[in-house]
Amino acid sequence: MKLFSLSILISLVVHSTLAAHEIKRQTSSDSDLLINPPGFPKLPSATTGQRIAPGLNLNDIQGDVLIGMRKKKELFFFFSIKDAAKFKSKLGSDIHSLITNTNQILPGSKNIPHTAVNIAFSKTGLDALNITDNLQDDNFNIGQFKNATDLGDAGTGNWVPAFKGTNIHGVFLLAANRTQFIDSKLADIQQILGDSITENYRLSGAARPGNEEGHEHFGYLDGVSNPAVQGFDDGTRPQPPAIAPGRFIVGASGDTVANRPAWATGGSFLVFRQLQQKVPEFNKFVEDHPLNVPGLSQQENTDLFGARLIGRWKSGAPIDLAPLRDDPALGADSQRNNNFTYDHPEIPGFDVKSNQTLCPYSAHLRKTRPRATLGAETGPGDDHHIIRAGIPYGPEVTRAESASNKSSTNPSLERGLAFVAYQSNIDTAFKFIQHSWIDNAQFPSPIAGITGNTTGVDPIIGRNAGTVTDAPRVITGTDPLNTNKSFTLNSEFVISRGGEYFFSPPISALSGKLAA
Ligand code: N7H
Repeated sequence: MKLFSLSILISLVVHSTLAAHEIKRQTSSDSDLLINPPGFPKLPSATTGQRIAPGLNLNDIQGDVLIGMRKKKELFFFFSIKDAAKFKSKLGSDIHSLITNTNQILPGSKNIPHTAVNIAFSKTGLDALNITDNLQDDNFNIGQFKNATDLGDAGTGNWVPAFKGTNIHGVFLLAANRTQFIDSKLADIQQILGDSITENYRLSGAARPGNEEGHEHFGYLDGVSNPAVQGFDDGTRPQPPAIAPGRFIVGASGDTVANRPAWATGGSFLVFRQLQQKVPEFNKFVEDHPLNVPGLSQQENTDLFGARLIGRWKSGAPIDLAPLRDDPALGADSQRNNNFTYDHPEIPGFDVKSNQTLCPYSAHLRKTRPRATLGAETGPGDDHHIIRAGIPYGPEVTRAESASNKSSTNPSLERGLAFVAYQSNIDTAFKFIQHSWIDNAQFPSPIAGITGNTTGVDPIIGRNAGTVTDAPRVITGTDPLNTNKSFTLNSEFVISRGGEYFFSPPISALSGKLAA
């Protein structure tokens, strides 16, 4: 195994020394709501429909659901309903028409608002509106607070107080390229709704500045591998295969959950998590663990260690295709940067069930979507897919934090990911990925028939269930020269600050069922 790994690596060193191309960032107009960094998949253009699959009504699906991690600035405004009758009446008369649909924000739309507005409701929010239909999602029905242990959180001691319990009834998502636009739209909404709601909490997110746009706070391009959706994407992305729209949109083709109310068709469940990132601590951990691959400099060996924890380089290039050095041209090429499955029939003797030389089984990317590691991805039962639509929050790392390798305890310097995932079934999508893959040290090795040492939990966001914060975590696969070698992570780099489960209704329901 060792010799085999080394020969693959040596041949790869040669290929990866090609000079990186200069990557040009596209400039965007001041009125664009969305970022478009190099490497992000192309969005389909606003359309009247020929290419759109049955059940995918882009004028009825809220704008955030299918587009992925692309907002410039975004505010999450969490609220409770205090006067249901007034709220319903304003929802139907005024709020409904402020909600942005998918077609409105796609490229080519003539109708892009300055501020996109979406709305979603928790179960207790629907209860407050006297909507008693069962949406057939048990996790949504009980709320995220009761799910904390199942999601691997170390209790709820670190949770933002507003998320403790079931008091949050809904959330407005407001996106624009300037905070002034968001503030002014929020003021309009508050004026319309008056005392029918109260604020529970708000969180502001923003794409990171300059060349870090599109990169999360650890520095890696994020959002590159959101799944292509059948009938929505233009079908030009080569791999992995496009996923049935019903995995994300209630009532669309591929939604296997029965007995949902008709008005919910076109909706999607929104999982919100505030995930704090300890960036200086992560950077220090990576710096302290350079690998030892011959032919690479110390810095390259350090960067390789970081990339093998994630599964991508900072540029977005997947290590499965660029296993030794970052390849910015690959990272910037949306036709190539997602075109891999972890299987390599072109390498003689390569076995996806035992060879993790190119990408460790423990890498965040592979833990959260193992692709061909488990076999074909589009068969029955393959419903573990989410569309990630989050945004970084909090400021850049300060000099003092960098110098001390420690995150400040000043709350205004907290940073992380305002994580948003859309799906049609929380149990088989977000919760399954978090519980059965990320936090499962046995996944994929050995339970998926994979040989070698036990994989360990996800090094970025995984926790051993039931343990206290910073309990040691052991991972394997990270050293390509000896994939059985283990690494112990004595601290956590991502801390859950809690969240809630919501349903993002189709826009028609806002003036129909929910307003009635
Ligand atoms: Fe992850 N990161 O910077 O390490 N994620 N993630 N994630 N994540 C991905 O390929 C990150 C989180 C998924 O299709 C990339 O688009 C961070 C949760 C999935 O091959 C990077 C946090 C869950 C994928 C990160 C975080 C997931 C993915 C590569 C928290 C689900 C796609 C960019 C602070 C429960 C896998 C890309 C695929 C990719 C990071 C959270 C899931 C860089 C920092 C909670 C499915």
